[in-house]
Amino acid sequence: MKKEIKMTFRWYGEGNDTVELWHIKQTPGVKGIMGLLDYKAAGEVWETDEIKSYIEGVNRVGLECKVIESVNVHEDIKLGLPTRDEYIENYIKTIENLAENGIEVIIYNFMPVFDWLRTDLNRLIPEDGSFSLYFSEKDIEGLTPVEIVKNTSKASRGFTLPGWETARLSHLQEILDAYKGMTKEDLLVNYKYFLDAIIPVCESVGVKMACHPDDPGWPIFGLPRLAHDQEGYDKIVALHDSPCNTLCLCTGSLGSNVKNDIPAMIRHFGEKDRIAALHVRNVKHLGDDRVFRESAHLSEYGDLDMFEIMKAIYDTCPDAYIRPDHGRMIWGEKARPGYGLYDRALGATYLCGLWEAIDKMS
Ligand code: DNO
Repeated sequence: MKKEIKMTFRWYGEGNDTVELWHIKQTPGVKGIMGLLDYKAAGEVWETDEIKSYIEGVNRVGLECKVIESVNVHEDIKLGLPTRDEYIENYIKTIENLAENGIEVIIYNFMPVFDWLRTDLNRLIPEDGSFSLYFSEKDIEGLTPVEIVKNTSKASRGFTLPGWETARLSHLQEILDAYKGMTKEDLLVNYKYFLDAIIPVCESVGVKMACHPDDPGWPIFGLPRLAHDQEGYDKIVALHDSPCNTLCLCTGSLGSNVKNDIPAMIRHFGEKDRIAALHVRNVKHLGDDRVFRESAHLSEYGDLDMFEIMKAIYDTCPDAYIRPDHGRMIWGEKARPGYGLYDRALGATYLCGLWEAIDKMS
Protein backbone atom coordinates (compact mmCIF):
# COMPACT_ATOMS: atom_id res chain seq x y z
CA MET A 1 0.00 0.00 0.00
CA LYS A 2 1.28 3.41 -0.89
CA LYS A 3 -0.67 5.22 1.82
CA GLU A 4 -1.83 3.50 4.98
CA ILE A 5 -5.23 4.26 6.41
CA LYS A 6 -5.28 5.26 10.08
CA MET A 7 -8.44 3.40 11.04
CA THR A 8 -9.56 3.59 14.67
CA PHE A 9 -12.64 2.75 16.78
CA ARG A 10 -14.31 4.56 19.64
CA TRP A 11 -14.13 2.76 22.98
CA TYR A 12 -15.73 3.93 26.24
CA GLY A 13 -13.36 2.21 28.67
CA GLU A 14 -13.21 -0.89 30.83
CA GLY A 15 -16.57 -1.80 32.35
CA ASN A 16 -18.26 1.06 30.50
CA ASP A 17 -18.78 -0.48 27.06
CA THR A 18 -20.47 -3.58 25.74
CA VAL A 19 -17.66 -3.65 23.18
CA GLU A 20 -14.43 -5.11 24.50
CA LEU A 21 -10.94 -4.27 23.36
CA TRP A 22 -10.35 -7.73 21.93
CA HIS A 23 -13.44 -7.34 19.75
CA ILE A 24 -11.86 -4.22 18.32
CA LYS A 25 -8.45 -5.88 18.00
CA GLN A 26 -10.10 -8.63 15.92
CA THR A 27 -11.81 -6.15 13.61
CA PRO A 28 -9.87 -6.11 10.33
CA GLY A 29 -8.09 -2.86 9.55
CA VAL A 30 -8.54 -1.24 12.94
CA LYS A 31 -5.20 -0.24 14.46
CA GLY A 32 -6.18 2.08 17.24
CA ILE A 33 -8.73 3.68 19.51
CA MET A 34 -10.24 7.14 19.65
CA GLY A 35 -10.44 7.26 23.40
CA LEU A 36 -12.35 9.17 26.02
CA LEU A 37 -12.87 9.35 29.75
CA ASP A 38 -16.58 9.86 29.63
CA TYR A 39 -16.98 10.22 33.39
CA LYS A 40 -15.14 13.56 33.31
CA ALA A 41 -17.34 16.63 33.62
CA ALA A 42 -16.67 19.59 31.33
CA GLY A 43 -14.09 21.85 32.95
CA GLU A 44 -12.41 19.14 35.02
CA VAL A 45 -8.71 18.34 34.59
CA TRP A 46 -8.01 14.93 33.02
CA GLU A 47 -5.26 13.67 35.30
CA THR A 48 -2.14 11.97 33.95
CA ASP A 49 -2.62 8.71 35.81
CA GLU A 50 -6.21 8.20 34.60
CA ILE A 51 -5.19 8.92 31.00
CA LYS A 52 -2.24 6.59 31.41
CA SER A 53 -4.30 3.73 32.74
CA TYR A 54 -6.83 4.05 29.86
CA ILE A 55 -4.03 4.06 27.27
CA GLU A 56 -2.11 1.23 28.89
CA GLY A 57 -5.23 -0.91 28.72
CA VAL A 58 -5.55 -0.16 25.02
CA ASN A 59 -1.87 -0.83 24.35
CA ARG A 60 -2.02 -4.15 26.21
CA VAL A 61 -4.12 -5.69 23.43
CA GLY A 62 -1.83 -4.29 20.75
CA LEU A 63 -3.87 -1.23 19.77
CA GLU A 64 -2.62 2.35 19.87
CA CYS A 65 -4.33 5.44 21.21
CA LYS A 66 -3.22 8.72 19.66
CA VAL A 67 -6.58 10.47 19.60
CA ILE A 68 -8.86 11.49 22.44
CA GLU A 69 -12.34 12.88 21.95
CA SER A 70 -15.02 14.67 23.92
CA VAL A 71 -12.74 16.82 26.02
CA ASN A 72 -15.75 19.00 26.60
CA VAL A 73 -15.47 22.75 26.83
CA HIS A 74 -17.10 24.24 29.93
CA GLU A 75 -20.22 26.29 29.20
CA ASP A 76 -18.68 29.34 30.97
CA ILE A 77 -15.99 29.45 28.25
CA LYS A 78 -18.59 29.42 25.49
CA LEU A 79 -20.62 32.03 27.35
CA GLY A 80 -17.54 34.22 27.93
CA LEU A 81 -18.15 34.47 31.69
CA PRO A 82 -15.44 35.81 34.02
CA THR A 83 -15.04 32.31 35.47
CA ARG A 84 -13.85 31.05 32.08
CA ASP A 85 -10.14 31.66 32.83
CA GLU A 86 -10.09 29.05 35.54
CA TYR A 87 -11.70 26.50 33.18
CA ILE A 88 -9.28 27.41 30.39
CA GLU A 89 -6.40 26.80 32.81
CA ASN A 90 -7.86 23.34 33.51
CA TYR A 91 -8.23 22.71 29.79
CA ILE A 92 -4.58 23.62 29.24
CA LYS A 93 -3.52 21.25 32.02
CA THR A 94 -5.57 18.51 30.32
CA ILE A 95 -3.88 19.21 26.96
CA GLU A 96 -0.47 18.95 28.61
CA ASN A 97 -1.40 15.73 30.40
CA LEU A 98 -2.72 14.18 27.19
CA ALA A 99 0.41 15.23 25.27
CA GLU A 100 2.59 13.72 27.96
CA ASN A 101 0.80 10.42 27.28
CA GLY A 102 1.47 10.53 23.55
CA ILE A 103 -1.86 11.96 22.38
CA GLU A 104 -1.58 13.75 19.01
CA VAL A 105 -5.16 14.89 18.41
CA ILE A 106 -7.93 16.14 20.72
CA ILE A 107 -11.47 16.19 19.34
CA TYR A 108 -13.82 18.69 20.99
CA ASN A 109 -16.74 20.87 20.02
CA PHE A 110 -17.84 24.42 20.71
CA MET A 111 -21.60 23.88 20.47
CA PRO A 112 -23.69 25.65 23.09
CA VAL A 113 -25.51 23.24 25.42
CA PHE A 114 -26.07 20.23 23.14
CA ASP A 115 -23.31 18.05 21.74
CA TRP A 116 -25.61 16.17 19.35
CA LEU A 117 -29.33 15.70 19.22
CA ARG A 118 -31.68 12.99 17.95
CA THR A 119 -35.41 12.63 18.40
CA ASP A 120 -35.32 8.82 18.42
CA LEU A 121 -32.36 6.68 19.51
CA ASN A 122 -33.92 3.42 18.47
CA ARG A 123 -35.88 3.86 15.25
CA LEU A 124 -36.88 0.82 13.28
CA ILE A 125 -35.53 0.68 9.74
CA PRO A 126 -38.50 -1.08 8.13
CA GLU A 127 -36.50 -2.30 5.14
CA ASP A 128 -34.34 -4.70 7.19
CA GLY A 129 -35.61 -4.72 10.77
CA SER A 130 -32.53 -3.03 12.23
CA PHE A 131 -32.62 0.09 14.44
CA SER A 132 -30.83 3.38 14.16
CA LEU A 133 -30.63 6.93 15.45
CA TYR A 134 -33.16 9.26 13.86
CA PHE A 135 -33.92 12.96 13.77
CA SER A 136 -37.03 14.85 12.76
CA GLU A 137 -37.22 18.61 13.11
CA LYS A 138 -41.00 18.26 13.35
CA ASP A 139 -40.64 16.12 16.47
CA ILE A 140 -38.69 18.80 18.32
CA GLU A 141 -41.11 21.53 17.40
CA GLY A 142 -43.68 20.36 19.93
CA LEU A 143 -41.17 19.70 22.71
CA THR A 144 -39.10 21.87 25.03
CA PRO A 145 -35.34 21.18 25.31
CA VAL A 146 -35.95 19.94 28.85
CA GLU A 147 -38.45 17.36 27.59
CA ILE A 148 -36.06 16.26 24.85
CA VAL A 149 -33.27 15.72 27.34
CA LYS A 150 -35.62 13.69 29.53
CA ASN A 151 -36.69 11.53 26.56
CA THR A 152 -33.10 11.02 25.41
CA SER A 153 -31.94 9.95 28.85
CA LYS A 154 -34.85 7.53 29.09
CA ALA A 155 -34.06 6.02 25.70
CA SER A 156 -30.34 5.63 26.38
CA ARG A 157 -30.86 2.23 28.06
CA GLY A 158 -28.81 3.31 31.07
CA PHE A 159 -25.69 4.03 29.00
CA THR A 160 -23.85 7.32 29.26
CA LEU A 161 -24.01 9.33 26.04
CA PRO A 162 -21.11 11.48 24.86
CA GLY A 163 -21.66 15.14 25.68
CA TRP A 164 -24.83 14.41 27.66
CA GLU A 165 -23.47 14.73 31.18
CA THR A 166 -26.39 14.34 33.56
CA ALA A 167 -25.01 16.76 36.14
CA ARG A 168 -24.70 19.55 33.58
CA LEU A 169 -28.00 18.88 31.90
CA SER A 170 -29.84 18.91 35.22
CA HIS A 171 -29.36 22.72 35.09
CA LEU A 172 -30.53 22.84 31.50
CA GLN A 173 -33.03 25.69 31.80
CA GLU A 174 -30.48 27.86 33.60
CA ILE A 175 -27.91 27.23 30.87
CA LEU A 176 -30.40 27.91 28.10
CA ASP A 177 -31.38 31.19 29.78
CA ALA A 178 -27.74 32.24 29.95
CA TYR A 179 -27.51 31.98 26.15
CA LYS A 180 -30.54 34.23 25.56
CA GLY A 181 -29.61 37.02 23.18
CA MET A 182 -26.20 35.60 22.31
CA THR A 183 -25.38 35.93 18.61
CA LYS A 184 -23.07 33.91 16.41
CA GLU A 185 -20.66 36.84 16.47
CA ASP A 186 -20.59 36.83 20.28
CA LEU A 187 -19.89 33.11 20.25
CA LEU A 188 -17.07 33.62 17.75
CA VAL A 189 -15.45 36.21 20.03
CA ASN A 190 -15.58 33.76 22.95
CA TYR A 191 -14.25 30.99 20.73
CA LYS A 192 -11.29 33.14 19.68
CA TYR A 193 -10.48 33.91 23.31
CA PHE A 194 -10.37 30.17 24.00
CA LEU A 195 -8.27 29.32 20.95
CA ASP A 196 -5.83 32.17 21.57
CA ALA A 197 -5.22 30.74 25.02
CA ILE A 198 -4.87 27.06 24.14
CA ILE A 199 -3.41 26.87 20.62
CA PRO A 200 0.07 28.20 21.58
CA VAL A 201 0.18 25.46 24.23
CA CYS A 202 -0.83 22.87 21.62
CA GLU A 203 1.96 24.09 19.35
CA SER A 204 4.51 23.72 22.10
CA VAL A 205 3.43 20.21 23.15
CA GLY A 206 2.64 18.95 19.62
CA VAL A 207 -1.11 18.36 19.86
CA LYS A 208 -3.78 19.26 17.30
CA MET A 209 -7.22 20.43 18.36
CA ALA A 210 -9.95 19.12 16.04
CA CYS A 211 -13.37 20.79 16.19
CA HIS A 212 -16.35 18.46 15.72
CA PRO A 213 -19.30 19.87 13.75
CA ASP A 214 -22.76 20.75 14.99
CA ASP A 215 -25.10 17.81 14.88
CA PRO A 216 -27.63 18.15 13.31
CA GLY A 217 -25.89 20.58 10.99
CA TRP A 218 -27.97 23.70 11.61
CA PRO A 219 -28.91 25.90 14.58
CA ILE A 220 -31.48 24.47 17.00
CA PHE A 221 -33.64 26.04 19.74
CA GLY A 222 -32.44 29.48 18.66
CA LEU A 223 -28.95 28.77 20.03
CA PRO A 224 -26.02 30.19 18.06
CA ARG A 225 -24.02 27.49 16.25
CA LEU A 226 -20.88 27.95 14.17
CA ALA A 227 -19.67 24.63 12.79
CA HIS A 228 -22.07 23.25 10.21
CA ASP A 229 -20.84 24.39 6.81
CA GLN A 230 -17.71 25.38 4.93
CA GLU A 231 -18.20 29.07 5.57
CA GLY A 232 -18.52 28.50 9.31
CA TYR A 233 -15.40 26.34 9.44
CA ASP A 234 -13.46 28.88 7.37
CA LYS A 235 -14.19 31.37 10.14
CA ILE A 236 -13.17 28.94 12.89
CA VAL A 237 -9.90 28.09 11.18
CA ALA A 238 -9.19 31.81 10.69
CA LEU A 239 -9.84 32.63 14.36
CA HIS A 240 -6.35 31.44 15.21
CA ASP A 241 -4.29 30.49 12.20
CA SER A 242 -2.21 27.47 13.16
CA PRO A 243 -1.66 23.88 12.00
CA CYS A 244 -2.92 22.94 15.48
CA ASN A 245 -6.32 24.59 14.92
CA THR A 246 -8.01 21.88 12.85
CA LEU A 247 -11.31 20.11 12.42
CA CYS A 248 -12.70 16.66 13.00
CA LEU A 249 -14.73 16.25 9.87
CA CYS A 250 -17.81 14.21 10.70
CA THR A 251 -19.49 13.21 7.45
CA GLY A 252 -22.77 12.30 9.15
CA SER A 253 -23.14 15.52 11.14
CA LEU A 254 -22.26 17.72 8.17
CA GLY A 255 -24.16 15.39 5.84
CA SER A 256 -27.36 15.94 7.81
CA ASN A 257 -27.40 19.36 6.16
CA VAL A 258 -28.26 18.65 2.52
CA LYS A 259 -26.54 21.85 1.39
CA ASN A 260 -23.10 20.49 2.29
CA ASP A 261 -20.95 18.84 -0.38
CA ILE A 262 -18.89 16.60 1.90
CA PRO A 263 -16.14 15.46 -0.54
CA ALA A 264 -15.64 19.10 -1.58
CA MET A 265 -15.38 20.18 2.07
CA ILE A 266 -12.82 17.46 2.76
CA ARG A 267 -10.75 18.64 -0.22
CA HIS A 268 -11.07 22.28 0.81
CA PHE A 269 -9.81 21.77 4.37
CA GLY A 270 -7.59 18.77 3.60
CA GLU A 271 -5.58 20.80 1.12
CA LYS A 272 -5.06 23.45 3.80
CA ASP A 273 -3.86 20.78 6.24
CA ARG A 274 -6.72 21.51 8.60
CA ILE A 275 -8.25 18.02 9.04
CA ALA A 276 -6.69 15.98 11.83
CA ALA A 277 -9.52 13.46 12.32
CA LEU A 278 -12.67 12.17 10.65
CA HIS A 279 -15.81 10.39 11.77
CA VAL A 280 -17.16 8.59 8.72
CA ARG A 281 -20.77 7.46 8.44
CA ASN A 282 -23.76 7.79 6.14
CA VAL A 283 -27.17 9.46 6.58
CA LYS A 284 -30.43 9.03 4.74
CA HIS A 285 -32.99 11.81 4.45
CA LEU A 286 -36.56 10.63 4.55
CA GLY A 287 -38.60 12.82 2.25
CA ASP A 288 -37.66 16.03 4.04
CA ASP A 289 -34.36 17.93 4.38
CA ARG A 290 -34.71 17.95 8.14
CA VAL A 291 -35.73 14.36 8.72
CA PHE A 292 -33.01 11.74 8.55
CA ARG A 293 -31.82 8.44 9.92
CA GLU A 294 -28.31 7.10 10.35
CA SER A 295 -27.96 4.38 7.75
CA ALA A 296 -25.49 1.58 7.11
CA HIS A 297 -22.11 2.95 5.97
CA LEU A 298 -22.37 1.79 2.34
CA SER A 299 -23.17 4.50 -0.25
CA GLU A 300 -26.27 2.70 -1.50
CA TYR A 301 -28.02 2.92 1.91
CA GLY A 302 -27.66 6.66 2.40
CA ASP A 303 -27.28 9.98 0.67
CA LEU A 304 -23.50 10.25 0.86
CA ASP A 305 -21.06 8.96 -1.73
CA MET A 306 -18.60 7.10 0.45
CA PHE A 307 -16.22 6.40 -2.41
CA GLU A 308 -15.88 10.13 -3.14
CA ILE A 309 -15.46 10.80 0.58
CA MET A 310 -12.66 8.24 0.98
CA LYS A 311 -11.02 9.42 -2.24
CA ALA A 312 -11.01 13.01 -0.97
CA ILE A 313 -9.41 11.84 2.29
CA TYR A 314 -6.88 9.72 0.43
CA ASP A 315 -5.94 12.63 -1.85
CA THR A 316 -5.83 15.48 0.64
CA CYS A 317 -5.52 14.29 4.26
CA PRO A 318 -4.40 10.64 4.31
CA ASP A 319 -2.61 11.12 7.63
CA ALA A 320 -5.78 12.06 9.47
CA TYR A 321 -7.18 9.54 11.96
CA ILE A 322 -10.48 7.98 10.89
CA ARG A 323 -13.16 6.03 12.66
CA PRO A 324 -16.41 4.53 11.52
CA ASP A 325 -19.10 6.52 13.26
CA HIS A 326 -22.43 5.47 14.72
CA GLY A 327 -23.71 2.14 13.57
CA ARG A 328 -27.20 0.66 13.53
CA MET A 329 -28.23 -2.00 16.01
CA ILE A 330 -28.17 -5.21 14.01
CA TRP A 331 -28.19 -8.94 14.77
CA GLY A 332 -30.09 -8.32 18.00
CA GLU A 333 -27.25 -6.40 19.64
CA LYS A 334 -28.03 -4.35 22.75
CA ALA A 335 -25.50 -1.59 23.22
CA ARG A 336 -24.97 2.14 23.74
CA PRO A 337 -27.05 3.90 21.08
CA GLY A 338 -24.92 4.31 17.95
CA TYR A 339 -21.99 2.48 19.49
CA GLY A 340 -22.58 -1.22 19.11
CA LEU A 341 -19.89 -3.50 17.73
CA TYR A 342 -21.33 -5.16 14.63
CA ASP A 343 -22.41 -2.37 12.35
CA ARG A 344 -19.41 -0.20 13.18
CA ALA A 345 -17.08 -3.13 12.52
CA LEU A 346 -18.76 -3.66 9.14
CA GLY A 347 -18.35 0.07 8.52
CA ALA A 348 -14.62 -0.05 9.32
CA THR A 349 -14.06 -3.01 7.01
CA TYR A 350 -16.01 -1.36 4.20
CA LEU A 351 -14.06 1.90 4.52
CA CYS A 352 -10.76 -0.02 4.55
CA GLY A 353 -11.94 -1.84 1.41
CA LEU A 354 -12.67 1.42 -0.38
CA TRP A 355 -9.24 2.66 0.69
CA GLU A 356 -7.46 -0.41 -0.67
CA ALA A 357 -9.19 -0.02 -4.02
CA ILE A 358 -8.38 3.69 -4.20
CA ASP A 359 -4.77 2.98 -3.22
CA LYS A 360 -4.33 0.32 -5.90
CA MET A 361 -5.93 2.51 -8.54
CA SER A 362 -3.70 5.48 -7.65
C1 DNO B 1 -21.24 11.73 18.90
C2 DNO B 1 -19.82 12.13 18.81
C3 DNO B 1 -19.61 13.47 19.48
C4 DNO B 1 -18.15 13.92 19.48
C5 DNO B 1 -18.00 15.21 20.24
C6 DNO B 1 -16.59 15.71 20.29
O1 DNO B 1 -21.55 10.59 18.92
O2 DNO B 1 -19.34 12.12 17.54
O3 DNO B 1 -20.05 13.33 20.79
O4 DNO B 1 -17.34 12.97 20.05
O5 DNO B 1 -18.80 16.21 19.70
O6 DNO B 1 -16.51 16.67 21.28
